[in-house]
Amino acid sequence: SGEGGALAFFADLKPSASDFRSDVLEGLSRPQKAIPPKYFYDQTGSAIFDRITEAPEYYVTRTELELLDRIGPQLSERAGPGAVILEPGAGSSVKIRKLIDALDRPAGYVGMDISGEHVRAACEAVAVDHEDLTIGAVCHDFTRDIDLDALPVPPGRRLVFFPGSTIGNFELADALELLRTLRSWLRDGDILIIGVDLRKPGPVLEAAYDDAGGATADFNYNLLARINRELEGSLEPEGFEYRAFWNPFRSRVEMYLQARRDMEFSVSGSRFNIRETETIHTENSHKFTVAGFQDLAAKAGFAPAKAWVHEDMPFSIHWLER
Ligand code: AVJ
Repeated sequence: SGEGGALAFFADLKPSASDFRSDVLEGLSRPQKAIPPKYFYDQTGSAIFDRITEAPEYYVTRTELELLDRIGPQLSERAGPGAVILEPGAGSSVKIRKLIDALDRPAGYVGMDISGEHVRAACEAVAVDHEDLTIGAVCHDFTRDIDLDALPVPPGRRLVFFPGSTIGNFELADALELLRTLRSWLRDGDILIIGVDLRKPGPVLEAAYDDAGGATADFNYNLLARINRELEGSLEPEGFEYRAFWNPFRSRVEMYLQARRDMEFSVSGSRFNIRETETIHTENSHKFTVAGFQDLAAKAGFAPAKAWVHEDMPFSIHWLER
């Protein structure tokens, strides 16, 4: 449109409120109560997540940004000019700005996120600074099918950018399925650039996922508050303690809300009980080895062409080709 900062398109494929309701009711009915972590990211939760990324103990974002800075020239050389970047789980726009600045005259950017307002604002802000790019925003749950042919994705070599080690949130079978989904967005010769956090000592991980400033705990309490707000819930956040454990056998940090006392609550008209010390499992964050992740990517049909590692707080960025 030529208007500075205007998005080429905004597509609202809004995940329905009934997904949230049925996933929460189903999760709270299990022997091990659980809530899928994608529901952390309402507008408040997305803002709290940005606070987590600034916590001194949470090395993930800082380390990945440094690594991105370092390998920018190599990414640019490999990608060539005219790339069209697709970013599932776009969140705030710090990383994509680095990638756009690093690449050789990219042609377009499509940010997708489950939080519609968040992604729209973030993509609009990127558009203000990059009038030469065709930029779109999509409100979408990337674990769901999407028909990219139905969206005005600009033509060009596609580069899916999936930073942050978001892949670590998924059970291995689901991670494999998600990698296959991302591969289906690509044509032969297109690429996936993915950030993958690596194994490190348990105490470092437990501090990263339970920061002293309490941002990660607030992130979890907001999930209860969101259920109360949107699903007529009666959960008492003060009745729960936030806990994070490194599980070396499954190579993941496991996050829970643990009941401080016996409680009864309702969600959307359904009654639930929770006993003192019983937990609601809110999230896993899997930690990989470079070789282990490359095996998974190969199983999904990618050629793992290159991996870069930040050695301080081990973190990897992978270049995978379809
Ligand atoms: C956004 C899934 C990558 O696992 O490190 C951070 C989420 N949860 N602290 C992660 C998270 C608590 C984060 N990911």
